This record gives sequence, structure tokens and C-alpha cells, in this order.
Amino acid sequence: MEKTWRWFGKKDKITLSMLKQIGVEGIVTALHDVPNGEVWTREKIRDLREYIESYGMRWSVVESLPVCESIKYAGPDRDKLIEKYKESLKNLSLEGIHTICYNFMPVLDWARTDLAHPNPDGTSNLFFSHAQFAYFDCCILKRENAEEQYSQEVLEEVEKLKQTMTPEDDHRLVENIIVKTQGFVNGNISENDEHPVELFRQLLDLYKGITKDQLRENMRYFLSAIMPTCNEYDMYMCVHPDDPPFPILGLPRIVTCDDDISWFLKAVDDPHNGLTFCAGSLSAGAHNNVTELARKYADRTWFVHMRSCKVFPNGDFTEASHLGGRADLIELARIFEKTNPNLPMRVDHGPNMLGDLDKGYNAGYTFLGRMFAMGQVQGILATVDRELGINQK
Ligand code: DNO
Repeated sequence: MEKTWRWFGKKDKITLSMLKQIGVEGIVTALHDVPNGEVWTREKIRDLREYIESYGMRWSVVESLPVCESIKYAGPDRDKLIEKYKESLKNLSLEGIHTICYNFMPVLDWARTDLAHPNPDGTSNLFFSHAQFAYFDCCILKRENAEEQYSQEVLEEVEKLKQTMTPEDDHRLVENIIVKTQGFVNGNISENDEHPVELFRQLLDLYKGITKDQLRENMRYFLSAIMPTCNEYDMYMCVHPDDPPFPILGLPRIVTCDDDISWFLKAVDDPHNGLTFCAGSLSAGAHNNVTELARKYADRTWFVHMRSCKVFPNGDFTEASHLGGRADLIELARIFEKTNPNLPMRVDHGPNMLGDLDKGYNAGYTFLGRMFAMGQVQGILATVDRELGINQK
């Protein structure tokens, strides 16, 4: 696979010359300064592409070309926004970029409750706790009837949290769930918003009463509308699985498991409609057999996130070592190398280690942690390639 790295543009503290030194071949990025829903112009795309190329790398994948909420909940302006999306796709193609990662998660792109959950070895990882999330939902957000969605065990944990959480803890939880994990991925809420919880409530209201079937239908509508453009300009759309891969906040999630993946691939049965195989997101659900999913969907996968999660008996999960957890990254490397040794791959997140936390990197996107993971994955790939008789680049 092509060794790529998510880079957040010229303002990223991690520079392209640093990445060149650690074996990165391709860059995964987006026009982070263009507001959601606006057309990406050829000039802006070209400027960034040429900058990346001046460091001897290529712009391999766009992550993400954001799909506006209004397209997801079928707002009155969705057709207008879809036209703009098509325009951006066309401009990217004319600049030689053909792989587009996006997601169809309502409101919240990805969710974690703890961004520095300590490991025994002194590193820390991103973590998701059902009890903390339920506490956020029921006691901070105060979503109507939220309690109905949680098990008795989780609600008992929430009661305990009510006794122990300080205002500072509440603040940190809000930051973790709706600010720090969202802003930098072109989310709806940024560090500059003064009332993130209020804003978040308004966003959730947009989806009031939406069912899984309706959300699926909205995804089918979007994909069908852009497919002629994807065909004409050879654009490979790859949806990112929902992270975590189960419903949260009373909202449906539609890219969480075998049945969901099979549904959206068939709903618009065109090779340009494909998957980002995020082993991290998929392995966070105990219902997923990640290796089987990779075997089944490798031929419609256009981008891979090599990451693994450990799931605890109560469903909480932590981001594991790239050599551990539920996703067997060695077997996944075999499957994807056999299917297409040029498939772009990134290690996704890495642990916080050796001072990463003091640097203020985006949550999950550390330098040393990701570099360490990248070294491990490079080793896996070199071994698998030797096994398969594939020449290393
Ligand atoms: C988080 C990421 C997501 C992902 C988007 C793709 O680290 O996996 O933000 O980039 O959902 O649209």
C-alpha cells in the first residue's frame, strides 16, 4: 500500500519535510480553510497540490470533502449543495486528485470521551466510555428522553458520576466530545464557539425524528446525484465508517457493519461508490469481524486506515497498539496488498507518547505516536510484501 499521512495543511506543526524523512509517500489532506459547502476552486487545489509535490510527495487522498448536514438530513437547499459538491469533484479531478474520503455521520463526526487515557507503559490513548458519554448526553446536553437509550448498568454509572464529576470535569468532557475532536476535521463546532453545547443542541434538532431508513435514503440520493460526475471525472468516493460504529445521541448510524456496507454499495452499484476501510472504527464494534469485512469488501475499498481498537466487556473501547487489539493489521495488510499494492493507507491515529501531549497536536494526530505506528506498519508491509513476492518501492 502507499504510505500516506494525514496532514492539516501549511499551518500544521508537522511539516512536509518531517514527513519526507519518515518514509511518507503520499499526503491525505483537505482545503481546511474553505467553509463547508463552498466550492473548492482549481486555483486553491493546485496551490496545495504543487506545494505537496515540491516536497517529492503527491496529494493522494482528500479527507474530507465534507458533506453538509443539510444533504444528510435532506434540507431544502440540498440540491444546491450537491451541485457545489459536484463542482468541487470536477475541479479536484482536473488537478489529478481522484480519491475522496467523506462521511455520512449526523452532527458528530467521531466521538471519544477521553483523549489521554493512561496506559501502564506511560503512553496514553483515545478512549470511549459509555458511562461518560451517557453522562454527557443526560446531564450536560440534557437531551429529551435520553435515559431511555441506555442500559440499567450504564444509568447506574451515570448516577455515580453525578456525585464525582466537578465543573472542570464537565467542561473537559464537552471539549473532548464536541470541540477538540471536531473542529479540525471541518466539524460544525470550533474552539472559537462560545456556547458549544447550545450550538450542538440546535444541530441535533435538525435531525429530530429521522429514522435509519430516511438517513439511508438521503445517502442514496446524494450518491446517485453525484455518480454521473464521478464516472465522467473518474472520482472514487470512499465513505468513512461511523466512529463509533453504533447509534449515539438517538441518531441513526448507517455505516457500522457488514449489512450497512453491503447496503450502500448495492444502493448505488458503481465502482466509484466505495469504502474507506477504517479498521479502527470497525474494530470498535464487538459485532464486527474486521478480517472478514476486509476480505469481503477489499475490491470496493479505495483507502485504508490501519488502526486497531480493544473493546472491553462493557462495550467501552480504547485505541490499541497497531500490533494489538481486535483488528489483525498483519492479516489486513495481506488482504489489501494482494488486492492492490498501490492502495493509499494511513495509520490514522497514534498514541500520545514521549512528550506528544505538550505539543498541542490535534486529538489523535500526534507526531511521535503516529511515527511509531507508521514504523510498525512499514515493518508489517515489508514482511507481507516479501511473503507475497511484491517488490517494495
Ligand atoms: C478522525 C477521522 C474522521 C474522518 C472523517 C472522514 O480521526 O477518522 O474525522 O476523517 O470522518 O470524513
